[in-house]
Amino acid sequence: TTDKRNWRGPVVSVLELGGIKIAKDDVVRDDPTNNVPDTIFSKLGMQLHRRNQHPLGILKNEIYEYFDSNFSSKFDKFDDLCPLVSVKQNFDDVLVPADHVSRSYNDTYYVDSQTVLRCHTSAHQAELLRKGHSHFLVTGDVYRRDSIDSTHYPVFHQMEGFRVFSPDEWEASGSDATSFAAEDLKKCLEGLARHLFGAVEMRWIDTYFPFTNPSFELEIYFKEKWLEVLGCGVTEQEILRRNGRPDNVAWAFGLGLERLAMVLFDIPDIRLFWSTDERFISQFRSGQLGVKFKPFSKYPPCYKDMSFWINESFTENNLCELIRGVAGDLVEEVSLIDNFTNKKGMTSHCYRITYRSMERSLTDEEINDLQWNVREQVQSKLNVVLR
Ligand code: FA5
Ligand code: MG
Repeated sequence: TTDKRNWRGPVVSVLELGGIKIAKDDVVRDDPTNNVPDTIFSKLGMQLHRRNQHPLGILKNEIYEYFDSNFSSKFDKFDDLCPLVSVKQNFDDVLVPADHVSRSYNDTYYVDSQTVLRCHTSAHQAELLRKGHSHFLVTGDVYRRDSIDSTHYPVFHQMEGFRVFSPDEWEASGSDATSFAAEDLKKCLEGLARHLFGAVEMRWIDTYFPFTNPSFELEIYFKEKWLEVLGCGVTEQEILRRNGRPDNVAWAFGLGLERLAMVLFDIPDIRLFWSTDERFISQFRSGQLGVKFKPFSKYPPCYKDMSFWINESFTENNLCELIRGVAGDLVEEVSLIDNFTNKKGMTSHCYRITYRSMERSLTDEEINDLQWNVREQVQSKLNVVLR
């Protein structure tokens, strides 16, 4: 993927689509404030969520169906808003504090110092409110520097839901505005879960988001574990006040489409959503929710351990991105298996890398090559000392 045409093609279509102009791609990419690697650029404009035959498109349409048939007020739907957004849209507009970790170069992809690849669909709340929308759903690709395992991927898809209430709605209920909205929100999302899954074990967890209060996460029991599928809450009044709705109350949610689709279609690994293998793609049909994915074969994993002395600038996200840069989707998991500090104060980490293809058996030679490359780049780019 070092071939520039690979990323330039899709990027150009996204730029046209979103109407944001970045005139000189090369200049932007040489910008030291740009931390977007080719592996990520090549994903821009893929729009998996707009393909009606793809599990993410099937799921999106089914959620639309739920909102269309259960609410008297129509939800306005957006699924092609540009993923390049300003720092203001992604963070300031949703009250993310100036020192919040999510703003760091370690967590977010910056195209330049003022522009990011959105890390959540919440980046569009404020502008849509200002445009007068009061019930809306926003679906799109979102981007995060993150760890590597079967449920995390640096590009994934979210659907944002937002609903504004007017005073007469909660006044009639007899409860206060916030409890009214919180209750309505939970009812709505539990209804959605039942619509999608029928009976499923779920639980609510109290949490924190800068843009909602109270805030909750919904978890679903999947493959012997609780899987977090969405975050939500009652919108901070400040967001409504700033965007022309001072007298209203609202709820919002952001759900992870891959997480829900994994449970629905029994898809064991998040990398599969990007597969172009016919044996994957041909299993899904527009409008069919009940299909369970049949793995074509389970290819054997291969484990490689690597130990090194870290330095102050070392982060796990940097390591994961480097490994993905070398191995692409052949890396299934990166996990810290040992961690100690010696008497001189030096800290050693041992990571286990799991290599596995979803589509074929890997040869020893191929894996050794990948691992050799990873080791070399870890030393030269992360400046750590291999042990
Ligand atoms: C958010 O992104 C909030 N914007 C959600 C929200 C919206 C809260 C509106 C309140 C109001 P969070 O970072 O938890 O929250 O991500 C939301 C969901 O995205 C998660 O529950 C999970 O399902 C999914 N998700 C997060 N990281 C990844 C990843 N690396 N790969 C796949 N899915 C992910
Ligand atoms: Mg979360």
